[in-house]
Amino acid sequence: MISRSSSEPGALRRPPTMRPPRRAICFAALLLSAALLPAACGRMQGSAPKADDGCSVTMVSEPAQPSVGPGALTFTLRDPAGAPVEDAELKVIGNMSHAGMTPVEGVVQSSAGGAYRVSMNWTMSGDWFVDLSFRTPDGKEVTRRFPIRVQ
Ligand SMILES: [Cu+2]
Repeated sequence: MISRSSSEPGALRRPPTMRPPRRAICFAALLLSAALLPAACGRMQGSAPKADDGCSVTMVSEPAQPSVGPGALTFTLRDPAGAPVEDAELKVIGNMSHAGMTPVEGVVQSSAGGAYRVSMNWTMSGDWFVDLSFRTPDGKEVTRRFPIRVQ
């Protein structure tokens, strides 16, 4: 036989009492990573159903799970044919689902290729609605509402 026995002298240097805590730490780390996994992997992207304007609008949050404080949202606007719409005027307002909050206005930072990046200052954790309104260069108004949860 070639298998080595763990009872072989010198094979087990670590005292047996050291093992359970180490295993417990590993288990805790495993649990923690499992708990963090959905937040880390989940891209919080919403795609609003097409309205009668025929355009498609998506929203991506940065970070994926926003928390209280500064954050950013990127919206894309595509026309009914699927082409990106550039140079639209964009207005973004964040509201919470409960009454009595001051709305938060987004500030458009940049736009390129039909993607509009907007900075937000999330003032409270909880459920928000982001209302946006595009005015396209040809005068069309495109409005959408996206829900988003702030931690
Ligand atoms: Cu609130």
